[in-house]
Formats: sequence, structure tokens, C-alpha cells
Amino acid sequence: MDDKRIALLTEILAGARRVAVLTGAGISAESGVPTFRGKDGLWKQYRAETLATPEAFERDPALVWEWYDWRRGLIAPVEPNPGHRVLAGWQDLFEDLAVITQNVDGLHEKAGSRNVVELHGNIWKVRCTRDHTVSESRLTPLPEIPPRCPDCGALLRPHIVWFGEALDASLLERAFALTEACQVMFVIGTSAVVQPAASLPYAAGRAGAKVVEINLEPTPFTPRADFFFPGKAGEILPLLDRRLRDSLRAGGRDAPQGH
Ligand code: BJW
Repeated sequence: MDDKRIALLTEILAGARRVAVLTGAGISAESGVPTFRGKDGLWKQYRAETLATPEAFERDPALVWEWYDWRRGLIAPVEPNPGHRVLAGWQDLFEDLAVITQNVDGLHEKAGSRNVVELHGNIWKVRCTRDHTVSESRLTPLPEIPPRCPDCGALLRPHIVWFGEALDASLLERAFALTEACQVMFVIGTSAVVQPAASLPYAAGRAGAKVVEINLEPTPFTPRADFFFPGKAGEILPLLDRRLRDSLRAGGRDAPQGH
């Protein structure tokens, strides 16, 4: 990797207090969670419209739940990888470090990240279709498909944002507020095509933040990124982390300026 660019980014990070991170499926790929798009992505095997829309659920809730039950079984034993862990460690380096994730796998929290905005929901939560109560559900495999609300008997649905559904307004507002207040935004492992999340990096740039993208391949956002590091998040983040900590030590500091 280009040493000069890393040195420049390290200098910027060493002076930053507010950092926001937008993550997508790519950050969990090295933990063994399949991504959506791309050659091994879930949408190659399954059609989004038949599984990840409210219409699909109305048509065939059992089919949709079978797919989620399979994914829950796949994600349950999975551990966070070095990429997730570096981001959790950065909470102690920056005054404000927020992770805005499109992922539903809960791996940022499992790695120890505390300030996480889950834009698309969480696969370990279910919602009653009658009164919209959200509860945690970690049983895998599910004992009954489709599962029913223990209180009222109505169908439960995954607490996940499907295509055509609005994101939780307060979470989206928080994501934009964090984006517009940050000095540096990392955009990691997302194809940057699904709205409204895909608008966040542009909003960060417009608000004056430096935007750093890490991805195996360029995305529609790449031409607008201040830094683009091609490669695996689980390798690039630990490398940036080492360089940042070395530079802080060399400067006689163990945390960025502003602490
Ligand atoms: C690595 C790596 C490694 C791999 N290291 N990198 C036309 C224009 C604009 C918008 C629309 C439009 N038509 C329809 C829309 C709206 C639609 C949308 O954006 N569609 C686009 C696809 C065009 N959006 C919506 O419907 C949203 N809602 C909405 O707009 O509501 C409006 C509304 C308002 C008011 C009332 C009512 C409605 C909702 C979007 C919900 C998205 N949900 C999903 C699926 C949930 C199912 C589930 O998980 O069970 O969320 S879609 C799927 O995509 C999932 C993801 O969170 C999301 C983003 O994907 P992500 O994370 O970017 O993954 P991939 O696979 O795409 O990319 C992985 C990347 O990682 C790749 O780039 C790899 O290279 C990289 N990578 N390994 C680094 N090791």
C-alpha cells in the first residue's frame, strides 16, 4: 500500500476527535457471513423480491422465515474479525466514534462497539405484526416456522428493513447527524448502492469530512473518496491501526488530540 497516503491519513486521524464509520456486508465477509451482491453474494442464489420485501412476507411468510432461520443458524457461531475489533478499539482513541451499520448480524456489538446505529435492523430481533412490539429472539433453529407472538398469537416478522420499507426515522436522523458532525468518515465493505445509506458518504464529504473507503473493489462512491484502500477490511484496518498507534506513541500521545 502507498506509504505516503497512509502517513497522510494517519496524520489526519491523529488530529481527529469525531469519526463515523459506515459499514456494509463486506466487513463481515471475513467472519464467514455472505455478502449480498457480487459473485458469491446471497442475491446470486436467492431473488431479493421473493425474500426481502413486505410483499414476499405477505405472500409466503414460511418461505421468508425459512431463509432467515437458515441465515440465523449461519451467523450464530460466527465471531467478529480483526476489522470489527479494530473499530471497537478505536472507541478509546477518539472522543466520538460511531459505527453506522447496514449489517443485521450484530457483530460490531459482539466485538465490543458500543455506539452502533443499526440502519437495517437486527437478525436477532423479531417484531409482532399486530402491535409492532420488538423483542429479542436468539433461538436457532426456530421451534416453529413461521413464529408467532407469544402474547397475542399474531405472526412475528424479522426486525429487518426490507426493500421499499422506510428506515426508522430516528435512527436515520442520528446517522445523518453523526455523518455531518464527523471529521473523518470510513466507508467499509459496502457496495454503496442501497439508499438511503448510500447517501451518507456524500453528505459527509459535503459537510467537510475526509472520507476513507475500504473495499475489495471500487464502488460508485470511489471517485468522491479522499482515500481509497483496495483490499480486505480485516487486513487494512489492522494496518491503519498499527500505524496510527505508532504515530501517536512517537508524538508522545496515547490518544488523538482533543482528548
Ligand atoms: C469487502 C470484503 C472485504 C467484500 N473487505 N470489502 C432507485 C434509486 C434509488 C433508490 C431506489 C431505487 N429503487 C429502489 C430504491 C430504494 C431501495 C434501494 O436503494 N434500492 C437500490 C438497490 C437501487 N431502498 C430501499 O428500499 C430502502 N427503503 C427506502 O428507500 O424507503 C423509502 C420509503 C420512504 C418512506 C416510506 C416508505 C419507503 C430500504 C433498503 C433496505 C435494504 N435491505 C437489505 C436487505 C435486508 C434483508 C436482510 O438482510 O435480511 O439490506 S438489502 C441488502 O443491501 C441489505 C444490506 O444492508 C444492503 C446493503 O448491502 P451492502 O452491505 O452494501 O452489501 P453488498 O453485498 O452490496 O456489498 C458488499 C461490499 O463489500 C462489496 O462492495 C464488496 O466488494 C465488499 N467486500 N468482502 C472489504 N473482506
